[in-house]
Amino acid sequence: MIRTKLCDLLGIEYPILQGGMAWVSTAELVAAVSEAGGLGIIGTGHSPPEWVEEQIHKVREKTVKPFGVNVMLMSAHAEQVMEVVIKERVPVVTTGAGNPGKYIPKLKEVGTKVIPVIPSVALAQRMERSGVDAVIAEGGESGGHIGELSTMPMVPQVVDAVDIPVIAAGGIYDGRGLVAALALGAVGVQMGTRFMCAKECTIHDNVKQMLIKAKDRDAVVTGRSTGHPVRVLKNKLTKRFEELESLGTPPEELKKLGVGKLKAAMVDGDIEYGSVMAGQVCGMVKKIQPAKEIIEDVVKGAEEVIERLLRLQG
Ligand code: TUI
Repeated sequence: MIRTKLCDLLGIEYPILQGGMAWVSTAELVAAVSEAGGLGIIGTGHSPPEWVEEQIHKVREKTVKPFGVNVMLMSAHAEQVMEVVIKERVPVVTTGAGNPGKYIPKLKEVGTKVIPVIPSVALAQRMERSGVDAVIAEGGESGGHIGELSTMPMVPQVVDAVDIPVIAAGGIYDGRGLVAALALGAVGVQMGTRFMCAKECTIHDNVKQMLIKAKDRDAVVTGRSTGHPVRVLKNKLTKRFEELESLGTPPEELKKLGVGKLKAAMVDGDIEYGSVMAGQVCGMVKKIQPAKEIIEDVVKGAEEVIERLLRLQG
């Protein structure tokens, strides 16, 4: 049994969070992960508050266990989405792409745990000073919008720099990844890519099949020249992006190329010209399986790794 203080903080059985991915982490997946003892997290991206409210209600119809909502702070709807989260007294809020500082007093008032995703030590320290409950240190192995650092060097540096619990994200797929994260000082992990191939995940089957076929080097980074790098599976869109980048196309033009492309991939199944955001663990995804089986595999795998490591002591 793998239990850490994250389990007590959030009221969950296993220290495994499912990343709140826009257009991917909807109520069905979230409820399945939470029912299985992890923490399911609704991904809100640029969605309007009405959609978020509906998703929260759907999760509550399916499970009484704790769950979370990820608020993408760059969204034009972030403020209203936070109002919904507060009104609904959602147990956990994770945030991306910004500082949730101004929302913290109201979230705390209703008992919501606040856990921002951060890409660096300095941001972790700033969030700690704002009063957050924990941070998710997300390395550039992750899918979607990423920072500069990788998980392996970032997690121990964040752990050393703050007194709040640290959750590791980016490049984690199975029990080996969970134990590695714990070895670095994290109290748990957040996984995104593997949950995209959960049976309950409602993304288009084209994306699931593309992930299953993907090899280790297929998740590439585009948009470094725009200052907003994004990790996605290689396809015709990434080729076009690279061509335009090499021609010195201005960042504003390049950004236009990405608009609406995440939905095109995840919902409509356009895996050629859509933005198939996924992390570097894509090469390990081999099948579609229920969320419960994914969590059981991670936990069982971690227990086996720990036993193997203990035998090294002789
Ligand atoms: O948020 C992410 N990754 C994402 S969000 C996303 S949503 C989307 N994208 C395109 C089209 C439609 C929807 C896809 N991928 N990761 C979390 C993350 N947060 N990574 C880095 C940060 C971050 C960056 C700056 C956190 C805080 C921060 O603070 C800046 C400041 O100055 O406060």
